[in-house]
Order: sequence, then structure tokens, then C-alpha cells
Amino acid sequence: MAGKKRIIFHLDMDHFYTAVEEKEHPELKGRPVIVGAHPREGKGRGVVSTANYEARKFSVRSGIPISKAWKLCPQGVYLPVNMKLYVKVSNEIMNILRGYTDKFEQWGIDEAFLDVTSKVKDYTEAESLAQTIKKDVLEHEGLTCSIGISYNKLVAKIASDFQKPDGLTIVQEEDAERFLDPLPVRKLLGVGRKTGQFLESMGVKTIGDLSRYDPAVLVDRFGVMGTALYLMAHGIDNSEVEERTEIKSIGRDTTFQEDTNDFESVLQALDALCEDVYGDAQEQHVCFKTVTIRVRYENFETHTHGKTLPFIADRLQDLKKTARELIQPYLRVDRKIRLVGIRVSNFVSSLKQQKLV
Ligand code: TTP
Ligand code: MG
Repeated sequence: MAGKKRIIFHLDMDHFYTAVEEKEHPELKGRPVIVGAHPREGKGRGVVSTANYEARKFSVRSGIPISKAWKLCPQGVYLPVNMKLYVKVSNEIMNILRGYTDKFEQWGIDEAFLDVTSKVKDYTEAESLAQTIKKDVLEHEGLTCSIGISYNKLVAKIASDFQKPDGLTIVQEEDAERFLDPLPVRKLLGVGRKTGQFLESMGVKTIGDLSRYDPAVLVDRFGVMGTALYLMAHGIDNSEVEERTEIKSIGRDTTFQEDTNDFESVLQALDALCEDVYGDAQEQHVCFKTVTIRVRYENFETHTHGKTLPFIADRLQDLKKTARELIQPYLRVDRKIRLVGIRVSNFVSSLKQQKLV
């Protein structure tokens, strides 16, 4: 849309889960804190959800195996994931932020976009508004955050990550190229490990490298994603800030304490996951049509297998029965299973359903 240039904020809480834990347990301040799976003295099998900045000094990061974290930082304080608490705090934060603009979009548990174009007249005013928001969140929640301010969501998001923690980074459109150029391509939304590695093998390390790449070759290699990559590398993103309340799917998975080919315990775990997912679906007032299971074998080979039911399901027994049916071909005596997961999607609101009856 041509017209007035937009001013967009992206706010991201600093080391969110551990920050919430530190607020709950002030005696932890200053110590390396890690939230994630149980470390079991280095034998734990899950991963790190997040680590505070003290723990990051020991190279502990989100996503690394908890056993590795234990080796890197045995003196750390290890805490389990208390999702209920983080969701509660997240909701409080999002409610504070919603007060600043009606063009709001939550993005994950600790991030949000705010379009403040109609609230400020220039970047100077935008900066003081961002300071006000940071102060508001700190006063009411006792937590710090980092804000990026820019002319679109893409650059605002990269800017919020630029100076963490407690950062405030402004990137105006005329400075975008200079800002983006030296950053690694993985800073771009949608460039994960695989795409990152593939780009690297093509000699593309930085966003600047990508912006200078022949767009025709990018399209050839990546299809539609190639065009998206090229536009992003040039700091182009016209997507709107808009609230997406609709959840698309609900899923849970579990990693076994030990890899197993004991079918009974796999099925029991699957039943328990079905109960959790079913509970979540009820809370969200949704019925589902599609059920998908995920199986990861001991060698990390992962399979997903789904089925769309011929009816709209709202009974736990339908979910359990379908899940068991879907997993059957993967239960093999010669293959040990590491992880199972279940996901439901293709929702219909159960509130609407009731009204129809
Ligand atoms: P992030 O905002 O990516 O990380 P963070 O808030 O812990 O740290 P930063 O200061 O760098 O923003 O993710 C928000 C929360 O999401 C994080 O606290 C824990 C959770 N999370 C996981 O559970 N697994 C993951 O792999 C990542 C990246 C995050
Ligand atoms: Mg964060």
C-alpha cells in the first residue's frame, strides 16, 4: 500500500522463561539458570528451553541437549518448564501491550508486533513511546524486554534482537541496507538450519550476500521461497500487523526416558498425550477433523502420519482410537522409539457446533 510510511515495533522479552523464574525466586538472581528437561546428572534426554544470560556465558542455549548443558555448566540451577506460569505472565504482558495500539499481533509466547503509525509522528516520538512501554512492562511485571523499531515487521524483528537484553534499536528505511548487510542470513524469518546450510553451500553467508544474488537462481533453487528470500534480503516486507487469534493446531510430544520397543508403554504414552491434547482442545472450544502422529526412532529418523476423519470429532475415544491406528505401522520389534507425538488440527469451533444443535 502506497501512502504513509509505517512505524512498527517488535517487542521480545529477555530470556523469558528464566526471567519469570528469577522473579518468582529472587535468590536465583546472578546465578546461571536453565529451564528445560531434567538434567539427571548429565543423563537427561530432553533439551534446554532457555538459559539466562549468566548461563549463556557457558554457551548454554535454547535447543541444545540438556546433557550437554550439564557438561558446560554443572553449577547451574536447573528448573523444569512451568508452562502454566509463563502463559499467565505472557497474557499479562500482552494485555499491557494491547493498551498501546489496536494494531497488535502476538507472535509466540514472548513477542509481539505493534503498528504505532497512527500514534506517533516520527521516530523521535516512537523512541519515547518505546521507552514508556519498556518502563510499563518493567513496573508491572518486573521483567525487561528489547524493542526494535522500523518501517516493517521483518526489520523491526531483526532490530529487537540486535541489542539484547534491555535493548532499543531503531532502523529507519534509509539505513536498512547498511543494517542488514553484515548480518547472517539466519536472522531472516523462515531461514532455519537447513535453508541456512544450503545457502552457505552456495556461498551466501550474510544478508548482503543474499541481496546481491541472482534472483532467478534463487527462484530456481528454492521456488516461491526464493522470491521471498530475495525480497527479505532487500528489507522488503509489506505484511500487516494483525491479530491472529485462531490457533491452527494443538500438539504434544514426549521423549522416552530410554528408547523403547515395548509397544505397551508406547501406546500408554500415546494415550496420555491424547488426554493432554484433548484437554487443550476442550479449553480452546474446538473440535477437530485431522489427527497426526509423529514417531522418532532411536537414530532420529522421524515419521509423521495423519488422517482426516470423515466426521468432526469431539470425543477422547475417537482421538485415542485414531492415534493407535496411525501408530500401528511404526511399532516394530526391530526399531526402538525415542519420541512419540500427537497433533490435532482442522478445527471447528465447538461453541458454534453447540449452537447448531
Ligand atoms: P526466545 O525469545 O527465542 O528466547 P528468550 O526469551 O529465552 O531469550 P532472548 O533474550 O534471546 O529473547 O524464546 C522465548 C521463550 O520460548 C524462551 O524463554 C523459552 C521458549 N523456547 C523454547 O522452549 N525452545 C526454544 O528452542 C526457544 C528458542 C525458545
Ligand atoms: Mg525472548
